Parts: sequence; C-alpha cells; structure tokens
Amino acid sequence: MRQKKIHYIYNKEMECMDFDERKKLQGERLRKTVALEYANVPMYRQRMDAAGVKPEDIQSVEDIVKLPFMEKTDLRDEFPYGLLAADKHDIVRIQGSSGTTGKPIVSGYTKEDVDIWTEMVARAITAAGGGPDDIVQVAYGYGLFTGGLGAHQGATKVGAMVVPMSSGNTQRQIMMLKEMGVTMLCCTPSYATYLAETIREMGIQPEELKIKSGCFGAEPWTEEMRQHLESLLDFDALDIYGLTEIAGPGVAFECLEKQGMHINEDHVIAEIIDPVTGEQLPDGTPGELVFTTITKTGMPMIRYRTHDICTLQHGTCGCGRTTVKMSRITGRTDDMLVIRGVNVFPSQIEAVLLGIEEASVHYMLVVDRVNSQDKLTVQVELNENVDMNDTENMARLSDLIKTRIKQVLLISARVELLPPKSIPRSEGKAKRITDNRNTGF
Ligand code: DLL
Repeated sequence: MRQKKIHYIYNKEMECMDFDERKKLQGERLRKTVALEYANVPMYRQRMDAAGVKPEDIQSVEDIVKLPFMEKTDLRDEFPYGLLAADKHDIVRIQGSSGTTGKPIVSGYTKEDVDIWTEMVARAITAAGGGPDDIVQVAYGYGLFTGGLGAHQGATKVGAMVVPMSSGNTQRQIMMLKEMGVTMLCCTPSYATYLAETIREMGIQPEELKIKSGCFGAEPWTEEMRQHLESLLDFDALDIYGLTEIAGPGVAFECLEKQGMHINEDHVIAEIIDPVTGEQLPDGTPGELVFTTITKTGMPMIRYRTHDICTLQHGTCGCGRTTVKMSRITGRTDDMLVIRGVNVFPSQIEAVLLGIEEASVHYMLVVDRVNSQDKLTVQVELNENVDMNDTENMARLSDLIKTRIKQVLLISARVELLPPKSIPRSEGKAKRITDNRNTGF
C-alpha cells in the first residue's frame, strides 16, 4: 500500500545543513583524512609525493583536485591489509564486493566506520518512511557482500523489526512477506521484480500485503522499472546506492520525492569527472563518480574512481534535505559495451524493452565478433500471455524491438524472442551481458 508523501529525516542537523557550513565541515574533515592517509598508508604517501602534494596543501574542499586518484586496482594490489590506515587491532569488520573472480575487493572497518555506515542506512530507511513500527525484510545476501548486513544494521538502528532472509528461496520470501506483515523490502531491483511478478502470478493482490516501500540497489535500474514494480505491488520503490570501498549501501539514497539520491555529504565528498581527462565536471553533466571518505578511519579512500556514470545536482530538495543528489547510475565506464564504436549501456536496452507491452523485464545482451564485425543479440523473454505460435505477431514484435533499439542506440541488433522463464533469474545482482569477443583465441 503506497504511503502518504511525508518526509521523515533521520539526522536533520547533517542532512539539512546550510550549504556553506557543510563545505567548511567537509574541508576540515578532508584535511584530517589526508593527514591520516599520508601518515599511515605508504602507497598513498608515495603517490602524493610523486604528485608533489603535501598534506598541508589541502586546506579546503576546493583543494581536493590537487590529490591523486585511487582505483580498484589499488585495492587488489594492496590486498588484503595494505590500505589500512588504522591498526589491524582496531578493525572490527571486513566486507567485500560480490561477483568478481579472483581476489575480492575488501575493505576494513573500525567500530566507528561501522557506526557511520549504519547511520547512513538508517537515514535511507527513514527517507523511505521506515521507523520503529516497520517490519523490514532483508533479501540482500548476507556475507562479504555489504547488502545484507548493511540493510540489517540500518533497519535495526531505526528500531524496525528485521526479517533477515538473505537472498534466494523465493517461495519462502513471499510466505514471510505475507505472514509477517512486512512493510519494507530491501533487495536488488531485479530480485524485487522477480518477487513482485511471482507474487502476482500466485494470485496475491497488493492489498493482501502490507509493503509500503522498498530500498533497491546494488545494480543499475531504470525509471521504467520503478513504474513496473510500483504498478505490481502498489508501493514506493526507491533507489539506494553504495559500494564496499566507501561503506556499503546508504552512501546515497532516494527520498519520497524520487528525484535522485541524496549523498551523505558529511561523510563523503562526491565529484563528477571526465573519465578521460580527470577534470571535474559541472552539475548536470554526466561523468564518472568519484568519492572521498572524510570520516572513515579503517580504510579511507581518497578520490576513489567508482567507474559509475551519473550526474550531480546541488540544491534544496522538496524533502528539505540540502545534500547533493546523484542521478541514477546509467552505466559504468568499464562494463559499458562498445559495439561497433557505439557506447551501449544495458539500461538503455532495458528502457526500450519496458516500453513494449509484450516484453518482460528479463533480458540478456550477447555480443559476438563475426568476420571482424561486432554483433549484438538481444534476448528478450516474452510475457506469459503472448502466443509464441503466432508467427506473424512474433515477426512484428521482433521488428518493433529492433527498430526501437536502432532509434535509441543507433546500431542494429538481432532480437531473439524467448518463452517466459527461460532466462536464469538472479537472486543478487543480475548478469545481463555475455561478451564473447575476447574468448576463443
Ligand atoms: O553493491 C553495495 C550496495 C548494496 C548498494 C545494497 C545498494 C544496495 P558493491 O558490491 O561493492 O556494493 O558494488 C558496488 O554496485 O560501484 C555500482 O556499480 C553498483 N551499484 C550499487 N548501487 C547501485 C545503484 C554494493 N543503486 C557497485 N544503482 C557500484 C546502480 C549500483 N548501480
């Protein structure tokens, strides 16, 4: 059941702080973080020395551009403890990123880091209408991945009752949602879609559930997907963003205005840069998101390149928060597909498919190289009610999808229409790309 648009704010002092005051606070915290990093992390000290920057050169937020970037490769190279700025004795938690092969990307957190991260998620849950009266089902995976524990801690902090399901076992998830009277759901948007569709297929109506909102993140999704989800369950589907290296979920979160995600600026400084030149870009211009942690003491990150693409927007939101907002992530600079020279983001294809009634939200992009030419195949699962034996209609649908993809991406794709439930479902982050171009040598 959708809730009234009332804006609850967890930490008014920090979330609604005057713009200049916050900048001052960020400058002070940045100065401390850089001094800590320079003193305790040899890799970053060497990098600052090589760039000719000393801690005393950093006095205000504006000075941040003098500092060298950090990259995911730094975490791999310094695995597992090389980037710790705190004594190992003070580290109380290790978390890691999901879905990678080989060594995971891990981050170490002090007790204070865990508390800060917990408050970030508490702010997100509050913004989604959550509080002590709520029952929050956490269907993010628990483990090294930050989703499960992150959402769990935040929901506990606001005093909600947590149902720690972790991911998977869809029938059991749905039974608990219904029987426990769950009011909020936390999981990936692809899993939320799968859950919502299964709920409807089981003949359960939204009125039989008490779900009022959900905090969905850990992977890119679209506005169209929000509409789809909200129409299935009659609730508020909100975006939540984060990454292990910085904290976990809650680095940024949407409020009920649904106009971008508020970044917790008392704990991080966000920049958008041109991924090629490294120059800062103004509000509204898409580029790579870069974060600097300014309160983390376990493993601080300075100008960490996320490779996520989005825009920033400063100003006061309709909810009263004054924190900068980031747009949805439209892709990553590194998993962006380049097909015949054209940049392709899975989210663009998803938006096309969601505009086609017969197509479901389940799809795969397969890229092959045939006679030195890139070939993109879009596999689309059709909805249950589509008659796949109607060859005329199948041909029309396939042409329609091809035309729309061409209009949006300016490239041609082969379209394969598949029966319902033929694409494997994910319980965590969805895998939507198979790139065969670099294999087979
Ligand atoms: O995915 C943390 C998280 C858990 C966020 C639960 C939200 C909810 P990692 O596994 O380290 O951490 O992956 C971080 O996931 O750089 C983005 O590319 C992507 N990502 C995270 N949230 C979003 C989002 C968690 N809301 C990487 N929209 C990030 C788009 C997202 N992409």
